[in-house]
Amino acid sequence: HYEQQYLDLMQRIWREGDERRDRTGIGTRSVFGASLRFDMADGAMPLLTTKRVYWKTATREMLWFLTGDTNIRPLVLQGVKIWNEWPHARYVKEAGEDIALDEFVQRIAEDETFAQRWGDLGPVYGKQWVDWPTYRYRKDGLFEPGEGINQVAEVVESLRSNPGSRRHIIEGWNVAELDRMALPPCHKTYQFHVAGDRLNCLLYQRSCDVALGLPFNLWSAALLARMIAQQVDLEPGELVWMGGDTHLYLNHQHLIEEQLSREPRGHPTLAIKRRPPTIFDYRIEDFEVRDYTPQGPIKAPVAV
Ligand code: UFP
Repeated sequence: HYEQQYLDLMQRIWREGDERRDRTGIGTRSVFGASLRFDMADGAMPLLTTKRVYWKTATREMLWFLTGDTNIRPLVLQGVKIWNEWPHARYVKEAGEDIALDEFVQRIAEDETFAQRWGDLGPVYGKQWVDWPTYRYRKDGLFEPGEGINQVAEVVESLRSNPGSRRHIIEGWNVAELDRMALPPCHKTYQFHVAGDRLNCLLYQRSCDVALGLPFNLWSAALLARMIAQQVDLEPGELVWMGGDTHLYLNHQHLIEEQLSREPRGHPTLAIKRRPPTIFDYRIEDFEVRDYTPQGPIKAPVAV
């Protein structure tokens, strides 16, 4: 079963990983360098079946990246909570108001001005993907802002016009802007590769929370590959995932033990019900997951 690779990685890290102190203070067991491969032929998706993965949430996040937005408000309005902790923590620290997370999120939803001031994550994925900033150097040696680069549109174009290229890359790691981001990109580099009539995708993820992050990151990478494949008239190929610091948090023990006791079952597929005019026109209703009968969700705290 395609999911066995994920479970094996989880087990190997839990048994053999180096125990380390990490930025969050929680502590991890970690291996450096890991890879997984999934075949996406016939609509197959690397969607975990040993616990319920909220693929619609991940899909809404991916569609939000593609709009270029970096404010959490559109996510909040759709009930997507995954980015809320960061702006909340910043608000508590910078505004000095010890407000509960729920209350903060409600203000983001109700008050647009408040959301503009406090809901932004800085120039994270969306901004870098579709509007990577450029600078034009003038004769006097100074520089002025140039037009932003839409990497996603450029990759779609290069896949069409120059499929054999080895330069089909979407990069999130804008070194000059890392210090302004709520979280430097984890799923930082996507590379695409055309093999015959199939589109392969490789994701390089510098840092990976295998229990809570990776199930989402695998789904999202495959989803992006599927949308792009549809736009450039290719069949879905392989998803290759590569992780740098690949870890399990020590406070996820109950999740890990429960999940490793379960057997993968079933082969879910993704149907895209419409072919939108461009990569930027997909809507949540366009996606339908079939044959997904996962085992129950397993809750665990996210390390912020
Ligand atoms: N993380 C993921 N996937 C993501 C994301 C975050 O696994 O898409 F946004 C995890 C990895 C790590 C933490 O545990 O969040 C980021 O911390 P750091 O920046 O210190 O690597």
